[in-house]
Amino acid sequence: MTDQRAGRILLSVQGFNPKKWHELLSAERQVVTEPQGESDPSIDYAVVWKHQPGILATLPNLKAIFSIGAGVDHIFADPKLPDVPIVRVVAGNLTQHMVDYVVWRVLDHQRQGMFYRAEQAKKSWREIAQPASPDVSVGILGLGELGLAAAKALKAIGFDVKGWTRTEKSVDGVETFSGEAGLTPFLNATDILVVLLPHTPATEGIVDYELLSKLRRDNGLGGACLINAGRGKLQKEADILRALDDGTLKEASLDVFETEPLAATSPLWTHPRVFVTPHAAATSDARHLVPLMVEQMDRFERGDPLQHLVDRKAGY
Ligand code: NDP
Ligand code: OXD
Repeated sequence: MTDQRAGRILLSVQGFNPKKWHELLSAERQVVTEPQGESDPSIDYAVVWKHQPGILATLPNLKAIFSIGAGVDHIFADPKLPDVPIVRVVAGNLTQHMVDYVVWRVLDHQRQGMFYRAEQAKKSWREIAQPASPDVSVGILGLGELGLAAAKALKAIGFDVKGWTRTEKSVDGVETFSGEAGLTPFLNATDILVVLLPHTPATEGIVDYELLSKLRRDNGLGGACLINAGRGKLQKEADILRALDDGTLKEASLDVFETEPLAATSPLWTHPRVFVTPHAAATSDARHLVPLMVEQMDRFERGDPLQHLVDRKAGY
């Protein structure tokens, strides 16, 4: 039985079937998927993923927007966004999934997984260098909730971990760099680059040929590797292909793409040194995230501050 006095939710989702979200939110609150009329006063909260632009600005009593993901670029894509707090996902389950993905891809590049899979297909018994983790430096662009957790897990395995952030950060056992001035020295010391930045005006297209050419190629792995699980709009795919083809980049693991789904015509699908996953590094799971959202709504209604708020000026 839903509490009729508690705030009502607009669930506005595009790009996936929100059935589970609807079912679990409805068990706690009243939920609608469309506002009623041009200016629906009954809606208190919006739970969104790529919502219909302009729709939130029509809700006169909207109190907060809840992102279904950790990233909020899909919310800022709305030019008519109302000035209410935006809450993003910070959840142990999502973080663990991302850590698993990053560790999986880093280990695969370190242990020459792409090379050995190709050799197995040829029944070829040939060994190449697989440097031990302390001899491989992993540089993480973005040491936020996800990047920091990945950094700690990689450090625990033994990797030489570095991180780059917008504001200065100090992390035990991780060499940190920040701002524009810190980017080149960070890249020059990185063998495997992990991208876990948000997509903002400041980060769009940051992973281009120039950036890739600054990575350390003269290393025990036989070249530099790229892992992007942040956002596709951070990368320039033509530059990644050029870098792979001229040896600037050895291998890439890409979970996100400039346009999703990745077009069937993209050469990334069949490139022998590219590993593609369909934006699946850390999928938001309603079973884990709905209770956290509802708890936040309950807290807010008791007069407590919302947590995990987005900084509108920074854009993440
Ligand atoms: P956070 O907001 O916690 O962290 C973002 C990090 O990026 C911070 O360290 C921040 O620096 C840094 N950063 C932001 N802008 C800049 C900049 N201009 N220059 C340098 N550093 C910058 O985000 P999360 O860790 O929770 O998530 C990161 C991203 O991962 C999300 O925005 C989303 O796009 C993506 N994601 C992808 C998923 C997938 O399945 N592929 C799943 C979940 C998230 P500072 O510390 O100084 O603030
Ligand atoms: C997210 C995502 O931002 O799944 O959480 O991409």
